[in-house]
Parts: sequence; C-alpha cells; structure tokens
Amino acid sequence: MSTEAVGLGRRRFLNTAALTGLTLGVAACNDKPETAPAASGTSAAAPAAHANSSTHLKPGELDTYYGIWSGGHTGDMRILGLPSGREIHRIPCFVPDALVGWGVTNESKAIMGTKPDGHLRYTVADTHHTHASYKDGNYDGRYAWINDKINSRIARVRLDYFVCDKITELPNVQGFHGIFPDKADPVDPAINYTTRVFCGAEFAIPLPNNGGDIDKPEKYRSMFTCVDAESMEVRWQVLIDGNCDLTATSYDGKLAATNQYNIENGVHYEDMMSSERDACLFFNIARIEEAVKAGKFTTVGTSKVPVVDGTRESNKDPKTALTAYVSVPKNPHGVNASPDAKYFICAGKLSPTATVIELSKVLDWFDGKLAELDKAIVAEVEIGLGPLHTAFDGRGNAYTTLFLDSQVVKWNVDAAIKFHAGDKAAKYVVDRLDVHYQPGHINASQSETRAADGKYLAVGCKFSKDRFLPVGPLHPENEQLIDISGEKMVLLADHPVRGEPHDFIIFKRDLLKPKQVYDLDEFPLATKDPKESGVTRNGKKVTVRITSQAPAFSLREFTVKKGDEVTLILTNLDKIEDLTHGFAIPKYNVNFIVNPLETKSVTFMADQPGIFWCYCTHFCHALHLEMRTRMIVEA
Ligand SMILES: [Cu+2]
Repeated sequence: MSTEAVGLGRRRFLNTAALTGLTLGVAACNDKPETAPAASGTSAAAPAAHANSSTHLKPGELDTYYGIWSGGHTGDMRILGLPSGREIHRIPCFVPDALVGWGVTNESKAIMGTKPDGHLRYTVADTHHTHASYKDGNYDGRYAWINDKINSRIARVRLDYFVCDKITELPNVQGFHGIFPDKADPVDPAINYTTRVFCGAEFAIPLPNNGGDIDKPEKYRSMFTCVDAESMEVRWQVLIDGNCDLTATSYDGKLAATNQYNIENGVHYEDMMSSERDACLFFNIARIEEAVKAGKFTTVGTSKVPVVDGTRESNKDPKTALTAYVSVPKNPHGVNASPDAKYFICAGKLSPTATVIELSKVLDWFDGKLAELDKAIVAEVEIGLGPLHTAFDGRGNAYTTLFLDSQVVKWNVDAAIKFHAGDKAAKYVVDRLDVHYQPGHINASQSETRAADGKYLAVGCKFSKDRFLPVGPLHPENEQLIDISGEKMVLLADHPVRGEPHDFIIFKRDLLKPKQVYDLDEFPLATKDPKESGVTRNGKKVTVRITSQAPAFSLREFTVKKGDEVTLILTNLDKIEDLTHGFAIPKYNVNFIVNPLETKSVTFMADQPGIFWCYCTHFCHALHLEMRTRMIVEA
C-alpha cells in the first residue's frame, strides 16, 4: 500500500510540474521543434516550448483535426474535434439510440438486423476498433468501420453524412476484435484505395459451433476474415492456428497481419501464457485470393463463405504458403504499421519489448529468398512494462503505451534496429511521459497514414482514479492529449469519457467534406410534395404520409383504428442546414429525428385507443412547442 501511495504522490508532483511546463510553453510559443540530441528521461518534469501547447480554442474557433473514437459499450462511433477534445457527434451503430431513433425506425432496424418477430436481434455491443478508408496511403473520407466484439459484427459509417449504412455479422467466429482496411490492391496497382477490410477473431470455437466438440477444446479454431469494403459481404476466411488479436495492413496491399497471444490454443488463461513466444501472423493476400479463385477452399456449417487453410502444418513451404507465423515474445498486443511503410511493430504486453518486423523480408520469405522467417525481425528491444499499442510521428519515432508503468515511451525505430544489430551505444529510448493511468490505446495525428504529421498524440487511459470529480464507484476513463511536436512529450489535457472507447484515429479536418442536407432522391419512400400527405389503407395495414416544415407537420391530425398495423413515413421538407425535426408518439415508444430532406419510417400496432399528441422533439423554431399532430386511434 505504501508503495502505491508513494507512486501516486510522485505522479501528482510530476503532473504539477507538467502544468508549469505547459504555461511556460504557451508563453514561449515557438514554431520550430526542438532538435536536442536523443536522451532518456521523463519529460513530465521538464518544461518545453512547443507550437501545439494550447488546446483552448476561442469561442467560434474550429478544431483543426477530426478524431474518430470507438464508443465502447454504447455501440456508437464518437466524433471529436482536436485539439479541443470536444465531443461533436455520436453515430449510433450497434445499439439503439433514443435521440436519432436508431433501432426505432424501419430503416435503422433493417441495418441493425431483426428477428422474425421484427424485434432487434441484438441490443448490446462492445466496440473496440475504428479505422477509415484509404487512398494513396491517406484517408479518403469515404468510410469508417467499427467492430462489435460481443456479437462479431462490423459496421460501416458513411463519412459524407456521418451515418451507419451497413452492418455485417461475421460467420464462424467469436471475439471479433481488431479491424483494418487494406490500403491498396496486392495485384492491381491502379487500385490504390481500400477495397477490403480485415477482421481478427480472438476466441476459438468448435467449427461449426452447433453443439458438437464442446468437450474437445483442442478442436476449437479461430479465423481471420476479409470483408468487401463496398458490398460489406464476407469475401473469405482463413482457418488458423492460435488466435487473432489486432490487425495491420501494409501500404502495398500485399500483407495483412494479426498479433497472436494464444498460439497455445489455451482455454484457460494459464494455458494461454504457457509459451514464451507467440506470433505475429502474416497473410499473403494475393495467394489467398488465388486459392479461393482456384476453388481450394471448404465451407463451415451453413455459411457459404470460402474458408482457406492457413494452419502451420499446411503452410510450411514458403513458395506456396498463404500464411507466415513470425515469432514474437509472450502474449503480444497491438500490431501497427509504420508510416514509412517498412515495418509492423508488435508490442510485448507480457514481455517488456517491442518487436520490429521488416515487411520486405517477410515478402522475401514468401518468395523463397529468406531461409528463416524470424530473420524478418530487425529489432526486439526493451521499452518498459506492459507495452500495448504504438503510434508514430512520421519522423522515425514510435510511441508505445506501457500499461504497467503508466507511461508513454517515445523510441526511435532506426536506433532500436541498430541496437538490436549490436550497436549497444544506440540510444533508442528518446523520452518517457507519465500518463494517468494505465494507458491502453494510443494514436497520433495522421499516425497510421503516409502523412503522419507528429503534432498530437492521444492516449486512452483505462483508469482515471483521482483525475476528475468523484461520481460514485464508476469512474470515467481518461483520454489524454499530448503534444509531440518537440523532442519531449508535453501533456496538454485530460478528458473524461464514458467507458470504454478503446481505439481511435486522428486526421486533418480538410480530408472530410460532410454534407449538411440530404437529397430527397436517396429515399424511395420520400413524400416530395406536402399535398401527397395522408392516410391510405390496405385491409388492416395503414400507411400515414407526413411532411415537416417548421413549425408544422403537413397533417394536423390523422385517424387509424385499434388493431391496425400503422407505417408512418415522415419526410422533412426543410432544406435549411441544421433544421432537424423530431417525431414522438406518446405511449407508443416512438421517437426519431429527420434531418433536412431526410425520410424515415416507423411501423407499430395501434393497440391503444385514444388521442396521442405526436410532437416535434428536436428544437426547430420559435413555435417548436406548437409543432404537433394528433394521432386518433378509434376503439
Ligand atoms: Cu420541429
């Protein structure tokens, strides 16, 4: 206990020192990054002058970066502005959302998936990873993807409207965790943009998982899955030994990889930790797709998805191998691609090391030009306790979270390679910074693109302990922002977040061109003229068409009968930016919004007779409170 108290005291002291440093930094604002020689030390105590040292924006000032954050258990994607850290938007994906009416409207239910009785198939989720589509090695602003670990689903978000438009459930896997879009086609150089998304799965299960082999854990298996970026159909799966954790892709499109913390295929945690080395498992994308094309695949259970064999036993010959298992110390976590396109870096988790794997050497092995696969490891250096994830600044430095040390360590990749090669004078650790506390995910501005700009670093701290006002036993997590423009890291800000965001990306705001108003033609159900409003009946099925134009709905009232199945279609004919309306039906558990020129529908049983004031729930006009219509349900 006393050790912990001392530790906390030290952290408090260091944090005070960091704030002092920040004040000095603002006062002595300097555009040039420092160029002091590499040295070890803890930068929290050292005042530094940096260009980025202020996160405070004047009223009306806009952020310079977008952050796309995984929402965690709320199953949404969160959009932040950086450097302010302000949360601007939440995009519901896997879990119902009462503001938008996600999971209430027919359109959102069709995306989320329903049971035969029309109810949502799932209402819980656990999102971890989010990444966006690429072109020429940078984000192209088309799509972002996010995973649901609980139910093995991947959602796509359109970045023009910031809405989820498709969700796919992966077959044959559990514990779907890491995702990463490819950055180019492995064969066709003209396709220099994302067309596939790769998905790792952590948990091994019997295949098919339909009640057989329950008592034979040695038969449980995990798969690596490829989803088509456009259709969102599952293209293929690879049967593997061990498991998948996180995922990375190469800039040339030829390789994808997943770190494996359980090559033992253990069912209990002591089994999962029994081996001294696990693996970073590489996939040769072109060869896998050739095998699928040549019909060299099986299928599992009722799934029609082609499954190719990526197990160790079947992939011993480099010239025909679909997979390559590079060994990495004990239970690695996080695999990240350096922005110079040369390396994948695995963080050690249970080993205090980072492993640097040179991609050209992995390709050499596949070509039969490298006798020993592990010779692709060009560095394996100690960086601190509990390394989890790595970000990059585009200047040759890596930033890795150290969960147990509660630190971010900045280290130089080239220096680490020299040190590993025998140059013991090479000082690869450049800086260390205390964070608060127990950091997991980390990412820097533009880090996982060729345009890594080394300005800001965000760190997802899993515990916030004493950093915010106490609110009972459940603490928020602490997303910290760090200035990395200079030699030393400078802590800029703490932001509380509701658990548990996990991963995120940060990129320049000009990479996105969001639209403010929908196009009526995007909606087959749109009511284009208020005169088309009204009630039509087909037996017990009733359709109600309504339009909204502030401050009125096109129908003052509408009448249905008890026992009717009512489908209400609402089109917002307001085409002014920021003029959203809502539609709530009391006692019927209905609320949703319609954005400018958007159409949405809900279907419900008119099972309670009476009058129900349907009202606008999204403030729209001085006469917003008067914006209502009466639903009359005749007994
Ligand atoms: Cu309104």
